[in-house]
Amino acid sequence: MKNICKLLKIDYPIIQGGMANIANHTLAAAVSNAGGLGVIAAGGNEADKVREEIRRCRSLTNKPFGVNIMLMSPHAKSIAQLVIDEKIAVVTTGAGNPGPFIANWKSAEIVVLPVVPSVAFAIRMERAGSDAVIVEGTEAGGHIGELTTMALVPQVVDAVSIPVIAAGGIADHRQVLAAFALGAKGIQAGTIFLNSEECPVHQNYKHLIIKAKDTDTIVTGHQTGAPVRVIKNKMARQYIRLTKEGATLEVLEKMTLGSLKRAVTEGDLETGSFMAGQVAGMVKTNRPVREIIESLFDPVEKYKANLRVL
Ligand code: TUI
Repeated sequence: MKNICKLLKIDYPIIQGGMANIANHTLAAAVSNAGGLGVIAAGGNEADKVREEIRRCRSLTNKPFGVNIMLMSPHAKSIAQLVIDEKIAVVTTGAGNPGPFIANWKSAEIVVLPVVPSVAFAIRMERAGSDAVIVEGTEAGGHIGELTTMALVPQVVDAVSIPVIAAGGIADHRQVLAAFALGAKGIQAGTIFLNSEECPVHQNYKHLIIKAKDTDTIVTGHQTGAPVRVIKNKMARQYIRLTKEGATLEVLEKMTLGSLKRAVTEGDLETGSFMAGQVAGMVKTNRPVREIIESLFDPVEKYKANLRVL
C-alpha cells in the first residue's frame, strides 16, 4: 500500500480540511509550504472564483495543493471540470457522492480522496476508483455523519484495501497517534487551522474558538437532512428552539442562509454559524500554520515510547 506522503508528495501526513468559505489560497498555500496538503475549499462558490483562488495559491507555493468540492453546491459539476482544466494534483470531496466524476478525474491523473461517513460508502468509493478515503467522525465541525472517529476508522480500515485518512477530533499529537493506532495512514484536520495566523476568518471567530470549552459545540439541522456542528451561540440556540417548535424546513433554511459567511467575514456573533469541531476546546492560542503542523508530529516519536508499556 502506497504511503500517503508519497501519494500526495508531502512531508507530513496531514491534509487540511476543505472548510467552506474559510479555506482560501492563503491558508492552503501556508499548509502546503509547511509540508502538509493545503486545500482550497470551493464551498458554494462559482468556478470563476475557485479558478482565481487556484491561481493565487500557485503564486504563493510551488508545492502540491488540493481543491475540496462540496457536492451539495449547485456549482459542483463545473468545479469538477475546473480541477481537470487547472491540472489540480488532489481533489477531496464532501457532503455527497463524487462517483459520477471519479473516472474523469482519474483519467486526468488527479488523486481522489472522498470524505466518507460510513463503511458502505467507503466501499463504494474504493470500487469507484478512489485513491484513499477520508473517514470523518461526528466530532468534526460543519456537516457531519453519525459515527465517531473511534468507532468508524477501524471498521473502514478492515473493509477497504486503500489507505484511510482519519478526520474529526484531531487537535494534538495524542490524537494523531490514536488515529494511526486505529489503522489510519494519515489525518485530516480543520478546527486546529481556524486559529492559524494565515486563516482568514474574522477575529470574533478566532476568539470564540479560543474561549470554547469541550461542551460548547452543538449539532443543528438534523431535520433538514444536513446536520452541522457549530459553536453554541444565539443563532444555534434559536435554531434548535424553532425545530422543537416544529418550524418548517423553509423557515429553517431561510434562517441559515448565508449564516456561515456572516460568521466568517463579519464575525456576526448573533446570527452567524461558527462551524467547529468538538476539539475547539483544545485550541488555546493563535499560531502560524507551520507551528501547528510541527506540534502535531514532532512529539509523536517521544509518545510512541509510552505505547510500549501497554
Ligand atoms: O462536507 C463536510 N463538511 C462540511 S460541508 C459544509 S457546507 C454546508 N453548509 C450547510 C449545510 C450543509 C453543508 C460544511 N461542512 N464534511 C465531509 C462530509 N461528507 N461529512 C459528511 C459527508 C457525507 C455525507 C453523506 C459524504 C457522503 C454522504 O453520502 C453520500 C451518498 O450519496 O450517500
